[in-house]
Amino acid sequence: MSAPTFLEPWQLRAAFARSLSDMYGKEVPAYTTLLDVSHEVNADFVAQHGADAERLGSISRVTAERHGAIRVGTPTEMAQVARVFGAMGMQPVGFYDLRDASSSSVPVISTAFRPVERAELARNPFRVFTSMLVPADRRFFTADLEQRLENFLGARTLFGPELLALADRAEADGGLPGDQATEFLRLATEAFELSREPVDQAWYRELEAVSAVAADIGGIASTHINHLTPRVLDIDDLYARMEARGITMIDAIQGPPRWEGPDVLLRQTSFRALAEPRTFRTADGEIVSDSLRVRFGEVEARGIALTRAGRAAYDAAVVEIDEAAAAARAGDAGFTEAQRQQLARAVWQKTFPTTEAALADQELGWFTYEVDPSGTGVVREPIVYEDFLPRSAAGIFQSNLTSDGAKDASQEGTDRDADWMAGALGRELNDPFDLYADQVARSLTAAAETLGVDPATLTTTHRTTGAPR
Ligand code: OOG
Ligand code: NI
Repeated sequence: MSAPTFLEPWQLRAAFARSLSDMYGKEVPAYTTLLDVSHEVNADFVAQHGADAERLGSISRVTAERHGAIRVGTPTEMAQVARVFGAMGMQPVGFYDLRDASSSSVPVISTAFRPVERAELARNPFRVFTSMLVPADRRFFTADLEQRLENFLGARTLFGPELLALADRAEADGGLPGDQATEFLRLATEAFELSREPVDQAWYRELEAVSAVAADIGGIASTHINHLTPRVLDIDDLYARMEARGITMIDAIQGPPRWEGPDVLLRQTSFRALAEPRTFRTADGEIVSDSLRVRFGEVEARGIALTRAGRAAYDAAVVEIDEAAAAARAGDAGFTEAQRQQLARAVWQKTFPTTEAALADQELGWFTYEVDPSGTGVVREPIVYEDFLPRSAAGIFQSNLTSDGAKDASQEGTDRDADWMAGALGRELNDPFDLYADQVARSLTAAAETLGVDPATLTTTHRTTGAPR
């Protein structure tokens, strides 16, 4: 097959996701094992569950689906990342503040770049969780360290002018001609490759004492993909199979517990960060080899997106589980992760209904309405959660850090919010809830038009949902 002569944003996005995946597989061989096991889990799940397995995305979407995680240092770098992803039809969605979400020292704020239109998500949902350092936050950095960090970050170039020019062209023209697309993809992939340049040892260690994440971002002159996460249809099965292969996983699956009702939001786990060889330049200019443990292999299962009310219920449930687990641990030092899961299930059972129908009727989850095959009514379809969870993100960061670093809680934190992030990006920052609500509204309008009825009556009068789920 000859290469297409013009690549649209979604084709650039899909090609970039593949290209990063190939590169990361070479850099981190355990990732390839994770992909193999993910494919096995998904194939078995589809074989067992038939069409139901594809309720939250076709198997072809799920097989290709990845999210990446990257970390940058400055608003300038953040705005450049936005241009590179903008070329691929990926927009910034959501604001995450991880500085308070973790007991360890994680001095970053984040957003996620992803497609926002339903058709684009169906073509390829590639998303990248993107974090930036907050050197001005005194809980982590002194004024002196902030200044030296700013100097270091200000002097480096993560994304070259050629890459950015191609990105801008792609965004303006709605894609790139074949040869330019090839060059764009090569440069974009290379920008996230692990550098072999020696790392300034004293500088890296100084930052590491504050936060391993700060050292990973501000201790080296380039950036790299931190992890690339495949999606599985049964994450408990995946976890067990990875352990059976002798790969050490972190202790827990983050997010909602396994239970008998519908899966909501996001469940994630990872294999532990592996020691990767790196070279360092010592204070006397000697080049020594050592290793760093910062990159790991994450995997996730996605569920139904929750409305604001559903999300509030989720957040309250998480607090309740934490408090109950802390109390149980205080009374019994041998309290296990399995017991915590049991406790979480009990909280879930009183928080969430066990059917999709009830989740929709109580307006806890988002659903679209599609004209049914008979053409006389509508069926309800769940919307898959396309975003991230700050709590799980912090948990993943934390579980893979070799030390907690240092955080001075007596200092005032620096204010950072969604508006600040939008300013840094130089673009509109999408609110995830608005995007889901918009998907629902559009589905209602389209279905009402097809049926020739008033959209307001659709969800009640014309529903032909079969057996309740
Ligand atoms: C990002 C951690 C967050 C997720 O899936 O929640 C994340 C990072 O490690 O840079 O990727
Ligand atoms: Ni991740």
